[in-house]
Amino acid sequence: MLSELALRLHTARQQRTEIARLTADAPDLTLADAYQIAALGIELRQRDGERVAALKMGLTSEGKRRQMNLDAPVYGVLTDRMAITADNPLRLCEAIHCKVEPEVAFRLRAPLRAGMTREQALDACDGVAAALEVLDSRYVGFKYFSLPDVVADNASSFRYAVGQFVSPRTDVTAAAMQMLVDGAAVAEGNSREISGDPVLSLVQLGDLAAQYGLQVPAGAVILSGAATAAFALTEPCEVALRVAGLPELRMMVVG
Ligand code: OOG
Ligand code: MG
Repeated sequence: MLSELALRLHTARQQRTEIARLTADAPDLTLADAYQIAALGIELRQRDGERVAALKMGLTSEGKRRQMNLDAPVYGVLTDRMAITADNPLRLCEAIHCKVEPEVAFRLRAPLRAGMTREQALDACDGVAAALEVLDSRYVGFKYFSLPDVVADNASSFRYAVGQFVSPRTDVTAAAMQMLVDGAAVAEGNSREISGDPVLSLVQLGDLAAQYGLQVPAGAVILSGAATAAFALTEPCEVALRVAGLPELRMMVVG
């Protein structure tokens, strides 16, 4: 049953076809079921040769929760195949209806666990960087889904880009953030919108991971969640992200 739902989402992604929300015919789907569906989806991707490269927190800001009409933070798993780099641009032809959002990423030198303090979570990091996440829901119209729907769909994960890492002691508790498309600002915010402090997204991930049986190992890159609502990408362009105190990140978008 859960594996059938995981396969439905996996196929929708591969064929770039929108599907109805899972809770339309599985109304009793719990959050625990949904995390299991997402994990089964990652297993399907691993069978296709992908490997887990990063983790993300989502819905950690009020702006995002309002945009998606959902009320609690969630996590998702990112694979090497999702990584955007200088020689691997974002390809719109691979997406259904993608959107980009401004984030801050951390790299871990030690695993995350449940019940960490802010200082312990920061201590587990060996770098911080600007990050862009590109979402692409597999659901019709990318809207009005429930928490189990979005979790089962791996929190709408599609692609991500991470800038140059600098010392994790670089203060990003309240850094101005600006996302630009072809040089024009499309979103402005502050990193304090992310869980009140992006480091607190790591604390939340440690707790959620323990609850749902996810490993958050040393070496993992963690996206802490978007500071603002996401911006729809429909044309080739260049996206840039400026986070005060961090090196600027640029991402090419091609057809
Ligand atoms: C869910 C994923 C949210 C974030 O950074 O808040 C997310 C969605 O908006 O579809 O990645
Ligand atoms: Mg995100």
